[in-house]
Amino acid sequence: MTSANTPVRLQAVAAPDQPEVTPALESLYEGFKEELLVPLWTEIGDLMPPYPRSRAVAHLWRWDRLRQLAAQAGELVPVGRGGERRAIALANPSLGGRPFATPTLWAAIQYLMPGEDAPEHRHTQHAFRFVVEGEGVWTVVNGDPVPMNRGDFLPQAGWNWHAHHNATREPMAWIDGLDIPFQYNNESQFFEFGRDQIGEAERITPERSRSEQLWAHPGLRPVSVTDAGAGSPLLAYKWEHTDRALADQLDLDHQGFPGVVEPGHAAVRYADPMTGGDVLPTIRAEMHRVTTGTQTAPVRETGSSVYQVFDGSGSVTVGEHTWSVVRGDLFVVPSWQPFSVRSESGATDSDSGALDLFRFSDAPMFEALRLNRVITEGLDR
Ligand code: 1HN
Repeated sequence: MTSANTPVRLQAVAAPDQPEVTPALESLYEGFKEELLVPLWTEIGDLMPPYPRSRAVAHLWRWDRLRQLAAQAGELVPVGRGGERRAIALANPSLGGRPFATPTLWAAIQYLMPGEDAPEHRHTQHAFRFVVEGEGVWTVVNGDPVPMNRGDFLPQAGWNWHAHHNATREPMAWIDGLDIPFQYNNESQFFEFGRDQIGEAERITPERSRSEQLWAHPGLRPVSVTDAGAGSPLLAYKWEHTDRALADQLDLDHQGFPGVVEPGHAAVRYADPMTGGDVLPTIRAEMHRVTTGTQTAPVRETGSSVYQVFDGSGSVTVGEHTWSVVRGDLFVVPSWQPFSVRSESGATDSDSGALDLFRFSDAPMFEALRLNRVITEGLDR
């Protein structure tokens, strides 16, 4: 690539059948440069690669260290209007130091101290929270207090008011996923401050939110609602449901009936109860359970994912990297890099006796644009 202040170097033109370098050709390239023009034939290899070459790289962040740093931030840095959230984002090492886990996805650890409030606001970015440990925080969405506990998944579609409160005597950490890099690059973001304080009526800790009373009944939707808006109207997917769905898939697998992704590998997708589609317009979320000793087949997909180990231990392979992982660890799978998992969980390090992996990805965008491709390599394990 030629930048504005480097001299034109014609010998760098890699396209075949290029003419001999003459003063006339040099002057042509000088003209291009002066007028801020770039000929396709010098760039095509980068612009149109034969298969996706992600700008992001595979990377692993250890939960122990993230939680330690988030706890330090809890002691040193207040949360309030302006900064809005004590959220500390994963910065992919090849995305220029920006708080971008992948070219489309933001992932952060958020930390709230006992009694603390994160103020109300709304934004066009679609978001979710996932809780790997702790309890006692609730998030207030459009005035509906939604409790957050270990294993719960809470989608937060864009432009809904939301605030968080920690009602306990313990700090609490969770992860946030948003489509910030996508909206940042596509210049579609709006943001508004809400009330500085949530109302007293919203400071109760209900066992279930109003949204769950309306929407959290399998296969049943309220007749009264005909348009629930963009994104799932169900604001919390409780762990007990996810856990049972995975256990039931594996039970069927044991009995020899179909239902799992592959032997020893159960998975569910969080779905919008109104549409059956993804929970958010831009983000897909799933939970995978891989039984001890199972090695999954390597999969390559367009689009990027972020995983968090919810429970158990094992090793994950992303492209050239293989890492041993334990509860809470987060890692990125860039576009088109082969990904596979081996569960090494023992009964002592996991409630289910398996490796449970939470995953979120930008798949809905790729599917909407028909850019989704997936291949599974060598199904013999
Ligand atoms: C946000 O509103 C939350 O509501 C978390 O918890 C992370 C990152 C950037 C911008 C807004 C939240 C965020 C965020």
